[in-house]
Amino acid sequence: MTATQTPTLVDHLVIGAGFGGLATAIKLDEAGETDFVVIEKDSDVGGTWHINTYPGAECDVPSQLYSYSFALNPDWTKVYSPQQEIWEYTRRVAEESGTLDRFVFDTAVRDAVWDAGAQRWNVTVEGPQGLREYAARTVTSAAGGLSEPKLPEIAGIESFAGEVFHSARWNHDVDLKGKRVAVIGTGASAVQIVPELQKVVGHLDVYQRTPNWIIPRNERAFTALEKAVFRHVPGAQRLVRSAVYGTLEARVPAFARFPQLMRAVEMQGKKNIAKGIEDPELRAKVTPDYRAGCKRILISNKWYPALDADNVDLVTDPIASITESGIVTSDGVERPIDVLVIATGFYVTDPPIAAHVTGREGRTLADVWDTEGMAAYKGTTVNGFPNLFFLVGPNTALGHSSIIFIIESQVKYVVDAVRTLRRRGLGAVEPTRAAQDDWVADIRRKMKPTVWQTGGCASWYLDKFGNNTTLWPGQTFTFRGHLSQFDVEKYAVEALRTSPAPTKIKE
Ligand code: N01
Repeated sequence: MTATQTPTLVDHLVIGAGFGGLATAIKLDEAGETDFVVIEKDSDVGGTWHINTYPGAECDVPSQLYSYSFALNPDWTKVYSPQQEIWEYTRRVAEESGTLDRFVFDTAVRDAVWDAGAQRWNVTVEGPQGLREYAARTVTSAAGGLSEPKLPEIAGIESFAGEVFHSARWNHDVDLKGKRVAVIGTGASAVQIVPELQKVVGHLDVYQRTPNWIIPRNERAFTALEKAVFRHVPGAQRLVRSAVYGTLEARVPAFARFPQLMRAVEMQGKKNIAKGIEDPELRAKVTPDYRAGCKRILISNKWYPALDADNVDLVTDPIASITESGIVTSDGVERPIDVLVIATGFYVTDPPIAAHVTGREGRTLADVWDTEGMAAYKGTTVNGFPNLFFLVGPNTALGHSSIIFIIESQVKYVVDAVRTLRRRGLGAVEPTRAAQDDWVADIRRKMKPTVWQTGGCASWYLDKFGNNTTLWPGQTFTFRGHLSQFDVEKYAVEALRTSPAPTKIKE
């Protein structure tokens, strides 16, 4: 796909305006790398926190860790923040950063192709004005690890005549009051949605394939005093943030080295079940048979009581098909519904953006990853794809702490790489195959004893080869240590053949 106009030259093109893309823009700007453009398919900043507006959407990472280190937020209202508050925070940070003039909204990246001669990425984007082309020295993909909804492949799903939508694309025009509703999936999204739906719908069927370990959510509002302290006492909020960070990191050995310690979490989960559900049969249905932590541990005080409510049925028979008017399970029973909510998660180990990126040898990143499994050097750069940086790339997601810590570590590395390119007069850098292979082998070795790899469940952490290519298998500060400096000696480099474009983009 190509546009007809002359490409706009930019130094840097960033894909996505969520936490990752926004941080990249801010840090490039601070480094004097002001010639960049951020392409966002949504209509505003915020990424997942702008798009996910389902009822009950809240973060399950403590608020104190859910802000940039360079823009703490003393105004969080609760220990765990609601979606709207997080989105408003990103919007405020974006406005205050003075970078919004270089963000292009409602525009999707269609193709990014490496032009070895020009040492640039030719990027075709599509927005309200049609196709447009950029030629960028570097591309940073901050498209998000959990952004592209994955729909289940269920026979007949297209024949359903009622309203149907994915949890991440909530249709607020549909009035659910008194309706017969089904939710397919019981992951982090469903666990928040179901208790809200239970209050308004006539009847709710929740289709569970695998139960999750769910522990209590220690939720509360911050007091006026706490908020005043965060705002006015120098260093106080940073201190609290460090304490929360330390508490979460202290749990890593149980996930990574001694999964038998996760029994303590299972005890908490079982108590949560006993507290929320009266019916012994229902209790048995929601009790997982694998090690806690194998799938993301969920937190909720409302999920079990909602399942136990009179207007809710938990259906554990496998779904056989979907008809015009309902869902049929393997026992032949059809349950009629008016609205179908699909909470079946996202493309994670096969990120759709990879299909749009073509590297040095003319192969797409999707093709490479489909053959070899998702892999990147330091979770950020990929052999065969010069000057491409991936935020929240392979083995960078977390099962225990805040992804923003990882994002900031990666952004620092990207900015350092950009500075290295400029300082040394380089036109292209890409990690050597050996560097990438060694990195991936080390991850695999560290991943082996973890509950995330061997906890006895199927999860979105694992790819089609059974490898955990999504999570970082250790403490986040070790990741940050690895990325503290751009290690150019691990890269194949090319001198710059053309002078950098001086164009200033003002969209
Ligand atoms: O998606 P999921 P999610 N037929 O993939 C089931 C983050 N997040 O959107 O377990 C029937 O976890 C599937 O069953 P199974 C967080 O990192 C954070 O809920 O595969 N069922 C599972 O129950 C989270 O982990 C927050 O057997 C099918 C569910 O659908 C991640 O996003 C909030 C099926 C999918 O669960 C994803 O969460 C929300 C099929 N064909 C999300 N296919 C917070 O911070 C799948 N399922 C609070």
